[in-house]
Amino acid sequence: MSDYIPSPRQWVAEQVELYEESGGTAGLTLRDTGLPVIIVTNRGWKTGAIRKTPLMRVVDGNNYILVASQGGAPQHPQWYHNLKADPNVEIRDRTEVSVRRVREVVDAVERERLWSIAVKAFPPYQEYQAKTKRLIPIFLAEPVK
Ligand code: F42
Repeated sequence: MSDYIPSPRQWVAEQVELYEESGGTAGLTLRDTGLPVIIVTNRGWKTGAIRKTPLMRVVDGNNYILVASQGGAPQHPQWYHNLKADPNVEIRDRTEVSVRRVREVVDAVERERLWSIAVKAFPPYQEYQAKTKRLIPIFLAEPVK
């Protein structure tokens, strides 16, 4: 099995460490916003290494909505490309871990519905979209049956 490579961003790597080492009982929110975060575990498409990415917790029924906003940066985050190459992920939501498969939501009507849910859960997504020319990608992470 390939090794885990932590994010080069220290605050991100630290959140992952705290969240995972506490078994999902600490490090659960984005900084001091009080808004909940999940941890997505997947493989790097080039390295094959295990990657762990904290994202805002946005839910639609039994599914998670993953928003590749990266603060409105001009480029998609690396994890976007990783998930396109290998859609099999594990999601930790507090103490619960589930195996999931993701798909990018490309249908305009479906995307609009999920985007509204995402913005309601985390309003800055709207500012991030206004900051960048790219259309911020959305994935739906569905349970593997
Ligand atoms: N980012 C979001 O996009 N959306 C969110 O809702 C979000 C919430 C959030 C909450 C808490 C928190 O701590 C962070 C949060 N972030 C959110 C930031 C998120 O966790 C990521 O840090 C951010 O989206 C950037 O993702 P990234 O995958 O681009 O990460 C960079 C910094 C990174 O780790 N890069 C690696 C590196 O070494 O530079 C590359 C990792 C990688 O995937 N490599 C590939 C591989 O094969 O292993 C190859 C990549 C290639 O093409 O070369």
